Amino acid sequence: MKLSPFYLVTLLGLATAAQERFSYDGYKVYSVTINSIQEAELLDVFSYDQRFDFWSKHRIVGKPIDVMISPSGQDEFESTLNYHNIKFEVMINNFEEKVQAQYNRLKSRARVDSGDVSFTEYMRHDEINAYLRRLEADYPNVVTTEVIGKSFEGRDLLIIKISSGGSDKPTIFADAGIHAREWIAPSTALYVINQLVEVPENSYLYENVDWVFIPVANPDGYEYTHDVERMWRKTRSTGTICFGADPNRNFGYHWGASGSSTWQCSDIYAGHRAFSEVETQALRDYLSAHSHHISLYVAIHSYGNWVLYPWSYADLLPDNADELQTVGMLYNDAVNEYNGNSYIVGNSAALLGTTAGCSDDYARGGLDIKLSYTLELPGGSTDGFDPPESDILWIVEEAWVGFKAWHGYVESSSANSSK
Ligand code: 0X9
Ligand code: ZN
Repeated sequence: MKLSPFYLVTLLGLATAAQERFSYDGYKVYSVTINSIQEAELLDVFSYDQRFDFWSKHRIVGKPIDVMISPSGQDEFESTLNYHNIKFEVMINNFEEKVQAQYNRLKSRARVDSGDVSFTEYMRHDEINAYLRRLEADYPNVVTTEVIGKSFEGRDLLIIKISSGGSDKPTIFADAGIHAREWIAPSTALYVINQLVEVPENSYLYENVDWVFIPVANPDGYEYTHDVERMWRKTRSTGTICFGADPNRNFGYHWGASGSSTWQCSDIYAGHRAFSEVETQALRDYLSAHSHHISLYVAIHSYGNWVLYPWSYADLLPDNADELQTVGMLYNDAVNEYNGNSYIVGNSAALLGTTAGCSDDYARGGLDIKLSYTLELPGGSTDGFDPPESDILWIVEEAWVGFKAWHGYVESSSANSSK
């Protein structure tokens, strides 16, 4: 079909309008050091207001809390903190400059060759799925992929299983990319997959243990952060006023309890009911069919160097909290020995405050998976939420060390039990 110049111009106009990027001009990122729990609670008050985007939120005295604030909220924030004598510094003066620089790098990068993987770039969703499918084609005895559903906008929710065969073996399951903007999480899942499948010496790691990953659990959001709004976090389902729900507040175990929002436009909107999002539904359905042999569940997020375990819906501990703490420490100890970095390991609600509706709570409480964690990877420091592309490799290599430590535990503890 031949289109008239008029139509071409109109179509081009529409395409550009749809792609117009959200501007963070004048947005500042503050780093606040709290001296008491009361100070952390005082900051919490701001988190119900859309102008304040908490990049990190916790209860640890002396550890910085980072918050991005739109121009209209900055005076109020600064004067409140000054009034209460809370120390802060401006970590990023104009976030738009960081975003611009990253988008320029993204625009000028070559596409990853179909079926390849990169740890010097953040890959697009189609590049990631092409890699997973190429692995399946090249390693048919080890790798299987499965579309477990479609995202709201129709993208494939692709999982990959790595197994030496047999059924119902103890399994390590990881979700990544539930939060759209946490680009380092899919990269981490991809690196663990890459090392397991493509490095022959690592084949012992899937001899007695299966591995299953969903590297991009929220692909609509992930793509949207590449094209339009860098700091988007939620899904992209249509609401009556705002788009999306926070998939990590949408899981059906004590859904809607403390630490999630009923306000559609909030970044921690729980959705209009548990599992309202097709992305969490697909995960629920896959997990409930396989939970009886999942030994360890990990939700990969960024940032802050945390290894967190349930509960997060309330300040309570599961009955195997001691084991969760010990196994969580294995991750930290392995990384610490490898490169000196450390993680804070502990109960999620105690360390971060409550956050009901997360996938790790659902895995532990809804599915009775005994070992269930949220891993918060290192962040980008003064570069913003996500590390620059040049930092991907050391972060994913670090995570690989931690994952191997977890594998060791799962393998040895499953030797005398079915789970
Ligand atoms: O708020 C969240 O969902 C997580 N932080 S993030 O910056 N990645 O968004 C924290 C989740 C803590 N809750 C559980 N461990 N369940
Ligand atoms: Zn997250």
